[in-house]
Amino acid sequence: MLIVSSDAHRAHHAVELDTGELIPSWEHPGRADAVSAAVAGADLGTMVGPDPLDRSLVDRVHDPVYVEFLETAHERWVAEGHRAPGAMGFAWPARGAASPDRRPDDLLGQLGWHSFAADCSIVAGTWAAAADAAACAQTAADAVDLAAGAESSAFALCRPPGHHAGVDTFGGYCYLNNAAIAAQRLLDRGATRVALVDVDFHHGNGTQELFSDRDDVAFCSIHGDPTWAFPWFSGHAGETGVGAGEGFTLNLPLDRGATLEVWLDALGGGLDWVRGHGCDALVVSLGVDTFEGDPISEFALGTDDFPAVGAALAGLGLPTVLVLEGGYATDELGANVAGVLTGFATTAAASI
Ligand code: SP5
Ligand code: ZN
Repeated sequence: MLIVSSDAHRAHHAVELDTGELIPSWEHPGRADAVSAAVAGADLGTMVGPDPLDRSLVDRVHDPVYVEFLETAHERWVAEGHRAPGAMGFAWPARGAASPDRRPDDLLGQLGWHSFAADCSIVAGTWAAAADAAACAQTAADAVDLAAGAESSAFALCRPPGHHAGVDTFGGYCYLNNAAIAAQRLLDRGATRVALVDVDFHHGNGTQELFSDRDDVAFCSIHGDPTWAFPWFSGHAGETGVGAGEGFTLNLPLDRGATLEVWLDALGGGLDWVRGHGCDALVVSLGVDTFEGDPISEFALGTDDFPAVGAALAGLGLPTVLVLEGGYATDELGANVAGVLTGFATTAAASI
């Protein structure tokens, strides 16, 4: 398994509004360093840096106006003389707004227009980190052999994560949707339909938005039920896709405290659904905030459980790009991610 990572993430440490308090984000540089050390120690494969980012790929996944906004927002923030380190939204076009579709001209208005949550801000190093994370996903997608099975796989060690980022919105610690960029790259390389399975504790609302009206990506997410879990406004079972994409979205919301048994049962159903959709490649949004010790999430998987997650995913037998998403229990994060990857690689090798 090729491992793709970058050091650019270190200059990105945002602030977040957590229950009314502005704190250094739970999504911090130590996360990627912990994953990198554990993956290197697990001897999973060669570690490389990303190829240069294909901006046209990013501009086809996201609105180019949004991409340019991300690239320039911090410079504009500084030029306007704001002293706070992070630029963040504080007014949003919510239900009832008279002109919800009219993009404001100034930065403070655009920060709300282009975001959906105040757990996420733009600091000096954000764009460089987000662009390199996207490049890691692109590079991983280029590395897999579309004529092979699960023995051809790559891991994109992305930071910041991506699955909450939508067509033109950041939030949930995400700016560019790395998994969606990997999926689009696989389609561009000749895949006819890509399965995108999101195992992060949180619903992949950005990924769903990006692909909900398309039939070339089958999106399945297992997550905390939005009646009580972030991002609250998407991820219900009744959301199944729209138009040509109807039937190509599957949401599997679970109750608080889901154990491996409950969680794997849901994943098994999701993977059976994927098997019925004729996919020739797999992208995994790999969050391990399903861990029992995660400080901001409410499932109950143990460190010893994660290899079974990887093994189940490898059971699809598809060339696979695994993309890092969430996981905030930093002490166990490396072992949990390496556990998934090891379980995946072991099962994939046994099936050749
Ligand atoms: C990629 C990813 O996993 N993003 C998750 C973003 C969640 N941010 C909001 C978390 C709100 C929960 N607050 C927990 C309070 C603990 N003091
Ligand atoms: Zn998450």
